[in-house]
Amino acid sequence: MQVLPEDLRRVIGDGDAVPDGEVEGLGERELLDLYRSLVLLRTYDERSLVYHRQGRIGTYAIFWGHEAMQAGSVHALADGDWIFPSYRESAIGLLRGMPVSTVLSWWRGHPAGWWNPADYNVASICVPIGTHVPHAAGFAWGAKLKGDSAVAIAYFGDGATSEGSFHEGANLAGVMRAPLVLFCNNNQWAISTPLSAQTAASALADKAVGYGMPGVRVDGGDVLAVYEATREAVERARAGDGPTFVEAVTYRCAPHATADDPSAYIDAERVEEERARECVGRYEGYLRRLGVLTDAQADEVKEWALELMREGIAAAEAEPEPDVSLVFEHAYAEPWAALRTDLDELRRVLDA
Ligand SMILES: Cc1ncc(C[n+]2csc(CCOP(=O)(O)OP(=O)(O)O)c2C)c(N)n1
Ligand SMILES: [Mg+2]
Repeated sequence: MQVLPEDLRRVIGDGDAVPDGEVEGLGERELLDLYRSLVLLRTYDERSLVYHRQGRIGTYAIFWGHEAMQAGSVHALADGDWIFPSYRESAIGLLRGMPVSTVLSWWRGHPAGWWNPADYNVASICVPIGTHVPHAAGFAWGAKLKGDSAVAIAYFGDGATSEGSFHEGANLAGVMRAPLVLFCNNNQWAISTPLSAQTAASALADKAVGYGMPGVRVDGGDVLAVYEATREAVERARAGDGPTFVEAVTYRCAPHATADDPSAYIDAERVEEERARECVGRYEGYLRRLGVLTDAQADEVKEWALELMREGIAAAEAEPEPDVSLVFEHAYAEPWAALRTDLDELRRVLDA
């Protein structure tokens, strides 16, 4: 059986030989809040796959198994801190009170899926790999210049660490000692490219050294270890000590997206092993061993999340069809004359 590296930071034990640890400052209420966030993300993801199969949303980037990285890190932020998500964290805004229907609308390609980043301190979902890293670095540097206490966190994958924009953003943040957390979800695949073909570095966290910042490696399936490592990075950033690179190691055990067929390249046995130790179940086990989660509580949280999804898809589907003029509306400061003719032509074709 293949396992994740031994040297990763962990808090949650295995209910057997490896004992459970604990995180200072997390009481029963915080532990259950974290559980609620995990279940919300898991439910969002599982329902989205069904909605995709039913033709109710478009192509969707599955994040099953990534919930601990997302919830653990967001819980370590203050509300005023800014989140820069990639497509893998499309639903992270839910943890900031964004309606489910907004995120579903985004995946439906509907303008109701656009939001004002300042409403939630969540930037737009970034689909180009790594291009939001310099945005987050610039934002964080700007906050520092203005004397704001806000910290920024940018989420990206293992593949993104091969992109120029990752290096440009990391370098800028290092030099300016910007209050930034570079959060790398190392799920060991960039679509069909394995980590071994991505980099010759033995650990992605080693890249931090070249930019003069600390790099930490944590078990990405351990929500408490992710929380603790991110909290330390946020504290450093807020204290003026600059950026940190957090490498959360996991293994992608779902397709890259609904348009992907991983059976063409992935080891099915390894996927099964990873699915057996998925992050929501690991945390549930921890809470039960601690005696803070009952069956009734777990059922209540799951039903709450399912109800939010039912309401969310109904609200997204109730959105009126957008007018086709939106295709051009925000593209040009000064629309030129032919645009009107183009729009008329578009309407004619669509009505035909
Ligand atoms: C600049 C750019 N190049 C290529 C792509 C196509 N693409 C989409 S996802 C992906 C893999 C990214 O892998 P990784 O950074 O590990 O993130 P993960 O999907 O595993 O979370 C690629 C190459 C893209 N979206 N943007
Ligand atoms: Mg990846």
